Amino acid sequence: MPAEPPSLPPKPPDPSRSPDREEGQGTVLAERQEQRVEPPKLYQVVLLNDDYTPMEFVVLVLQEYFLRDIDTATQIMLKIHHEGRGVCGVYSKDVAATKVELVHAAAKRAGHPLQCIMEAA
Ligand code: TYC
Repeated sequence: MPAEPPSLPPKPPDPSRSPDREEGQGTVLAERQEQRVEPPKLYQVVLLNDDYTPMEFVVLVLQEYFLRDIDTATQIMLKIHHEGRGVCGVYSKDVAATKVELVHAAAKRAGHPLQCIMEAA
């Protein structure tokens, strides 16, 4: 009895020969839609000035929730104090919304009227 030839592993399908690519009679070519992924929109978180929130509290908020060092936090706080508003940071939508919530919760806990908003960057 002749020996069996050694069996080869099955070949993976060749994509260049897939049915979509055959250009024979009666074949429908499916057109591939190019997929474009838009970059995520960014939002700036803005603190608003008021007459009652202590400057020190605003500096602490900028350090705690926007990871600013004390000098940068102080500069941003003073800008808000003089100009009425100031950008604390720029984030994706979810992160910006969470920062706004965290700032409002901290201000409420401390009994300050500090206002924080987000807007498209
Ligand atoms: N204007 C406040 C004061 O004089 C300080 C302050 C700064 C309040 C920034 C809010 O977002 C603010 N105590």
